[in-house]
Amino acid sequence: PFLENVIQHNKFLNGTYDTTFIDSTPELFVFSKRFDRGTKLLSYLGYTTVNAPAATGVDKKPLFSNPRLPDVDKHTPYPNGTKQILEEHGPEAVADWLSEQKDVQLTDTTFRDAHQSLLATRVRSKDLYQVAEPTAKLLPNLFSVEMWGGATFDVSYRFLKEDPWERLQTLREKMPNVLFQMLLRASNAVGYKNYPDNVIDDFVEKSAEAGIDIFRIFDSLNWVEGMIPAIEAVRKQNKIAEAAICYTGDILDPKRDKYDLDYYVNMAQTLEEAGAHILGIKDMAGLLKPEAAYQLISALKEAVSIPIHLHTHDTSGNGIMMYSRAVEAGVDAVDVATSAMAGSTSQPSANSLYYALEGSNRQPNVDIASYNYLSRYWEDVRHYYNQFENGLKSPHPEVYFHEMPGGQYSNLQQQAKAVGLGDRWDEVKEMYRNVNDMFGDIVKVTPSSKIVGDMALFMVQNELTVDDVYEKGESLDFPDSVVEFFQGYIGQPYKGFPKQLQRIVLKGREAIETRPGKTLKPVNFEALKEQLYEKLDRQVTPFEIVSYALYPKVFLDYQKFVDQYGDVSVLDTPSFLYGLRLGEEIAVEIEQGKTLMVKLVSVGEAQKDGTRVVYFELNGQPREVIVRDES
Ligand code: 3PY
Ligand code: ZN
Repeated sequence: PFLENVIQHNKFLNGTYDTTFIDSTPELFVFSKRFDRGTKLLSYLGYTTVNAPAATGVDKKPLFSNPRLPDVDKHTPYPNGTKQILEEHGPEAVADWLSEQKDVQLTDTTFRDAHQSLLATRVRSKDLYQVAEPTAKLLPNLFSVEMWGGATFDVSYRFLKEDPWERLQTLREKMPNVLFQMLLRASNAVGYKNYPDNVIDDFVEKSAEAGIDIFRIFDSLNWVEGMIPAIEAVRKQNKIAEAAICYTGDILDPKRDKYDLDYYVNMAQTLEEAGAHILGIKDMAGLLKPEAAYQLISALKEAVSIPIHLHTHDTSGNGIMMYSRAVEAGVDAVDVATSAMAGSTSQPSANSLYYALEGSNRQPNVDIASYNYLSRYWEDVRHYYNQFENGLKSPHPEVYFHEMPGGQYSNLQQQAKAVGLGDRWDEVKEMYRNVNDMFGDIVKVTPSSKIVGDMALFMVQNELTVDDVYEKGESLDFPDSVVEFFQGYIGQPYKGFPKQLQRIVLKGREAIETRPGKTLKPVNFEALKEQLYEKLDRQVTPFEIVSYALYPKVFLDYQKFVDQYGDVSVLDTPSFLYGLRLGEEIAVEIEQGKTLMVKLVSVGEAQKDGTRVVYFELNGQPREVIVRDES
């Protein structure tokens, strides 16, 4: 089995291994127990066919056309891109290069934030792999591709039943010429709470090793102290530290004076001193208005010497106009998405921005025809994920009032529905704003945004007004996340906590003012490795160990799923989401050169015990599986 493992390894197949191959590739030693991959897949497909969301019994799988994939020649080499600058000259050279470009540089977020914000982060690796090489070959002039981090990490395990590390490594092989960018929530890594410093350090090291070049680091309260360990960890790997300021409030509104121009300028200078190679402006809700962008970018260009990279969400519909003003003010790079995955709660469209800047001397240098072809692919693939669309069909300028981040809007809406508040969504949005004001007008982005959302739901659900909280607060049991926030466990908000509310929420519990990572006990990775060996009865990779450190339960649940159903990432997306139609036959390539033919023959009647027999043909042989009908 060892030999089989080696000769099937991607690096081996590509000839990119060297003499460190065995040492640096511990996954070679990971052997699965004897299993029957066919049976496992049939169990998954049987279960999904019966229980898919649209299914009333059987046969509800929609028909999809094959995505239109632009043709690229496998044999033409990849054109050089920004990745080569980093590899040959290091992170400072990339920053200098970025500052020197006349045309505005583009980061394409289609592989991460666009689908996190439009489709609940559900785009599967298979759909990314197909378009990876065409993207890298047709758009070699992109500054970077944001393709990892944020919510993609845990959603991958929880819902896609995929290993996020494998996605990163595979994409890296298919896109060797553009810089890979991830979103790192500073001391919260890709999670929702602060981790010990050595976990952050190890996570950054592993991410760099697997292929990340640019780490966009932000703190959910703009607390620079909380960002420093992550900035240092990235610098240690000789990768690019893009330290980001989260934009909140409105610098044009004299009444919102907590976050004024001086606030942003000071924070930018502090981040430059802390070692940022690039300054990120993370407008996670899309609150930055066009004139404000002009003033902000102009002031920052004066205040710092590192290049400036702007991120926004097009929720209000003003994204392109805002970018165009930021470009006038000299912003170096902006985040955009392929048109079919752009707009609304996602990033503004790359293709639209290209035309918006036509005739100016800063128009992006990309091949627009290629970009438009790529957009067709996404137009088709997006249909697969219909059930995850967030329902916003038009510009939503109300965001300037409630200030919800692009990625949160649909999430909180789902949470509200789940607790029976679906028809009181307008109240929840109002309350979200009230809670922000009660909390002292805080930065709202993962995880602080989730805490504001939890509190807003709690208040609407329990029919509490703002006054009620102050008057009856002593007898109220606040959500855990709210208590932990006021304890200082996700950091310190600018200008501190509102003291009265803090007292009411904490009811005598301790609050810390130091950085949580300073006092959290370091994780013992050796001990985790042994625990995992015990639990899984196999050797684990260093990547798996850090996943387990971040998300112990999520990681183990995923392992259990794989034990039961095998690797379902090999399925095409419609079959993964809906199972099969009666009589449909699909080819599933379970590994290179090994394909299973699966045909759904019939689905039996529901039995008294709540099960059904599902009849398949596997490579022409009749097979049946018994599944629980939970539909
Ligand atoms: C994330 O943290 O996942 C975000 O996208 C925040 O905007
Ligand atoms: Zn975003």
